[in-house]
Amino acid sequence: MSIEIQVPDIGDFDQVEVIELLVSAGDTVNAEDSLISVESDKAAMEIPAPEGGVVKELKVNIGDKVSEGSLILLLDPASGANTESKPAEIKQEKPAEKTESKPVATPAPKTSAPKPEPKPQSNAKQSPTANINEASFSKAYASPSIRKFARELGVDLGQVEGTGRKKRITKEDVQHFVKRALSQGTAGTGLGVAPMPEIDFSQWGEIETKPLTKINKLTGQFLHRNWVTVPHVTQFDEADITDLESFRKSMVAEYKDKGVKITMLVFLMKAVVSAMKEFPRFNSSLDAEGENLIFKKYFNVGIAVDTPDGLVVPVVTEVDRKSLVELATELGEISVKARDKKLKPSDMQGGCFTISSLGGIGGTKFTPIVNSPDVAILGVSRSKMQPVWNGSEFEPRLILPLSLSYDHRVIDGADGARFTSFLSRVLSDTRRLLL
Ligand code: CAO
Repeated sequence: MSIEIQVPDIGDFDQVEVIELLVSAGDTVNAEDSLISVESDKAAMEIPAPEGGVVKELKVNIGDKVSEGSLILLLDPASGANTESKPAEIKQEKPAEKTESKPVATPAPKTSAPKPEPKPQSNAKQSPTANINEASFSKAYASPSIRKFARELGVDLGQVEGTGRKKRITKEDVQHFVKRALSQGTAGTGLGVAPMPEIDFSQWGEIETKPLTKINKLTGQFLHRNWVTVPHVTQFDEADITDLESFRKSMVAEYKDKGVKITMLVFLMKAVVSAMKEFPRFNSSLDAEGENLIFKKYFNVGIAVDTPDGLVVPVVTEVDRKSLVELATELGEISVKARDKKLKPSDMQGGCFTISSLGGIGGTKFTPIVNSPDVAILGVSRSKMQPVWNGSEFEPRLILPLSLSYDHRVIDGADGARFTSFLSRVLSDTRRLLL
């Protein structure tokens, strides 16, 4: 015969709201298993089964208000169940900001769930993982079943943002937290930093969510890895490109009809290769163990290309062996290919050094991220006419800002400065490219 399970004496609380149904009709429960969660303005608590059996029918819904004596459910007791079973403990959880509620002393009616015995948070079990900060875990606002769930997964509830009522932490919040932590783990940070909290930006105004493109995600992973694993230094410098620019313009006019655009970038590629020849460490890579430097005898340069779907870095091979016109033609082709999403993986492999030119857009300097396994990357910003002292007067000169980021494990600061000084000299007097 079914027995009625009622809300036991829950102390000072009256008309508390049912916020969670923890069982359904047909479920088998053991004595002390939680049946429902209720919440007052002071605390959330779970009402446990006074004995084991099968839930026949639930008599409450989420949102119902219940008090002592309210019918929760009908239970078919397990055969041979001891109806005099020891009262289970009502598991109570307070919102972090609330103060302790008074313990209840009156005995519960026999067929009701057992009387509440507020459980001091300081009694929380020792964490099974080193990641749990017991102090913040105990302050987190979550029901006992969620606490148990979090402990099983080794999640520190103190770091989980609650999305339930009054910021109560739900099971989904814990699951989200784990998913985020795992995805950050696969990105390979290994830094043990706290994960970013999930923020509901719509609370401050209208928002729109758009997925990242495949390129965004891939580039993001590489950049993140390189940013955290490569000790970066950025060396800034300038090159006087007044003469180079007038030469370039003459070439532009000459090759316009042939459909080739001679841009500053091709000169930069040539200048970079000549600097790599002068400073071979700039054309090296660390081996996977970080024990050896691999010096390359070929000169392939990656060019960062901005596309509507994100950043890609196609590689121009054998830059040392190609003429300016050949390089300009190839650069035009790979830019179009990149923007038309026609680049093959092999078009983006084998680079030795990368150039990222934002000169066509603007800016005075920036700190590019090394494109590992390269050990250096040259950032180029917009050139500007500036007054330069020639020893007797100021002369208007076209100045190109250079930003060289390098892997400090491979390149010393002095070499970084030597490299940009060399580049600057070559770009100021391109006859040096012939040397
Ligand atoms: N200073 C002043 N003007 C410059 C310049 C510079 N440093 N570099 C280019 N320009 C001018 C060009 O002369 C051209 O002018 P005209 O149209 O009058 O001839 C204009 O800017 C546009 O140049 P461009 O960008 O089309 O050509 P480019 O060869 O300089 O660059 C490419 C090609 C593919 C590198 C470029 O289009 C691009 O995608 N840049 C963005 C790269 C990027 O996103 N980097 C960031 C990566 S994060 O590290």
